[in-house]
Amino acid sequence: MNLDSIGDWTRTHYTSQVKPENDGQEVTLFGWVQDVRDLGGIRFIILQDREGTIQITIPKKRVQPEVLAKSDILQKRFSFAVKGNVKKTNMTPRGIEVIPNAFKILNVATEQLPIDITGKTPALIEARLDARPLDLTQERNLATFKVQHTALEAIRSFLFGKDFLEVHTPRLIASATEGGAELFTVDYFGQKAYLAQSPQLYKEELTLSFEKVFEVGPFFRAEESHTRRHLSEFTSVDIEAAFTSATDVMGLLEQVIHHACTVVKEKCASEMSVLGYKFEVPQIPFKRLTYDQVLDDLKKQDVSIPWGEDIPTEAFRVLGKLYPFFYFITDWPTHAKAFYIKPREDKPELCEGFDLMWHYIELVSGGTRIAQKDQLIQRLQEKGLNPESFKCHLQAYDYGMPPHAGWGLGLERLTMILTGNKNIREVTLYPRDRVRLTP
Ligand code: AMO
Repeated sequence: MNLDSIGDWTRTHYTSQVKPENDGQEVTLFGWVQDVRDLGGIRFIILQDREGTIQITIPKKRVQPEVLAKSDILQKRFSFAVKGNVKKTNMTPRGIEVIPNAFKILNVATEQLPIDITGKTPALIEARLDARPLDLTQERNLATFKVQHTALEAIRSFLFGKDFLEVHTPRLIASATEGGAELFTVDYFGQKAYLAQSPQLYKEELTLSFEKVFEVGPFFRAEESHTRRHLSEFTSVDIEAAFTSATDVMGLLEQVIHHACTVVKEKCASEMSVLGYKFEVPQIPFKRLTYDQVLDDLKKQDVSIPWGEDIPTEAFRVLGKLYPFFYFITDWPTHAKAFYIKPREDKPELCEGFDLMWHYIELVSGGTRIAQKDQLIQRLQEKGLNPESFKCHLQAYDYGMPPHAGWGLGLERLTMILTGNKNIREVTLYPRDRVRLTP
């Protein structure tokens, strides 16, 4: 089986694989027209595939008439195949061009492209998102999602190496896990159901059987606020492990981030150059600040937050200036965190929950979980939730729930950090937010 063949034409190279060493060799390339430039006696067609671009040079008097005739037809975004000879040249940035021997035109495109795909005239993000299938062909976008792919591959392989099992929990659920306000409702055969906000309760239950699990998948939050870091559908990388606590899963998290950054740095040099972005692999261990320290630091910057309250975005922006890298915030007030986070045994007003921040962005939340049923019921009640709605989940606590801990990381936010994109929509193939449900 050959995936890259059309009739009797088989792709020999991606654009990036064609090098000056191939001088004189015939190659077969598949892709799309990114740009056409006609200079009278010579025509340049920029062929783009997922790996990059290459210049097809057509000296009009020296190519076969039918090659010239086909090249006359080619316009931006036509898909086509070309057979041609590689030629070394000092006229192109990559030091090569291809002189065509034959073209196969595969499909046409509209003349009126809604955005400029060469990136020379950048369009506004909303216009680009409206034309997302086309927008995703831009080199910046290809680079962004390759970085995301590479980071996720690194995270997965790291977790496999630590004996985690990849699992898939339901998206259609009967009760909230992360608070009721951000729930999407679904009509489930006449019964009210919800779209899962996180795999939280399932991943905890799975520590009872599989001990160490992780999941990568979409979750849903009916976020009313329209910000540059919130989506209504985002991808979460969640882990949960039995017989462990927050301190250990924080250590694991640091290693995961360090590994993902190292692999991206190693494998994505060309993507980083397309993005014009440089990042340093962070040193571990990351700084650990307690909630109280954060309040003190903020006070020194004239930002007062009453003890026990959540930290608002404006305050995080101030904090992010003081700590412009990765840092943990630990020892949160118990009531500021979700019901499943374990209160500290020595000081129950504080809990074993943590956040991992990057500048002012929260990238990860996690913690040690409550493993005792009566304590969990008490916390549900304190949060104004009805334990009866959690009956199915609570049964797990009758079967020897182990001490356990875990975290959830937002993949899009990690991608923002790795690519330097400031808007989460840029790092989401088809973003969903308060105002966008298409394309
Ligand atoms: P939390 O609600 O903090 O914790 O979410 C975990 C991480 O998921 C990402 N995230 C989002 N990304 C984009 N748009 C959103 N609307 C959005 N909401 C969350 C963030 C955030 O840090 N169950 C816990 C995790 C755990 O304790 O294991 C949870 O969901 O990067």
